[in-house]
Amino acid sequence: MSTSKRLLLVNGPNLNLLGTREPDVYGHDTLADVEALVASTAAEAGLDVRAVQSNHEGVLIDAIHAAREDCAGIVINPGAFTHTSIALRDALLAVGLPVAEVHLSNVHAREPFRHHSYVSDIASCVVVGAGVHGYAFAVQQLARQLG
Ligand code: DHK
Repeated sequence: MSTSKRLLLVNGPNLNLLGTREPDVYGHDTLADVEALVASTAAEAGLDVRAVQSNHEGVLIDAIHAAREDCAGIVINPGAFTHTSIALRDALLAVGLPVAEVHLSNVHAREPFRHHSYVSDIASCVVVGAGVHGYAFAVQQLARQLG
């Protein structure tokens, strides 16, 4: 039985299309590339990863609830739910695990409706505009926080 701590990696709507979706904004890396980067960065810190991506809010909420059982922290790019979902925020609060929020693009340099996040004020770290590397930073920060 493994005794390593586990992170939950959550990617929200439309992130399944990474690599082909608006590459000038979101880059050329795919979701598989992101998940591999997170897994390898976490492994360097002695952490396991469970990854979920869904276009459905309830599926993401269920995955966050399940993290209570066996995860020590959550790395999340909620996609557009960042700007709309009180339910996702409440799920993160209910679980009470440390959260690192990631956005590939610099949301603050984009449309005003992307400037507000329902997650940022409950996250221990927020990384925007660093592309896929932002996920690695988030993992490293959570690993430091978890000791
Ligand atoms: C991803 C999305 O899908 C958008 O809805 C957000 C975020 C930004 C990102 O930059 O990763 O507004």
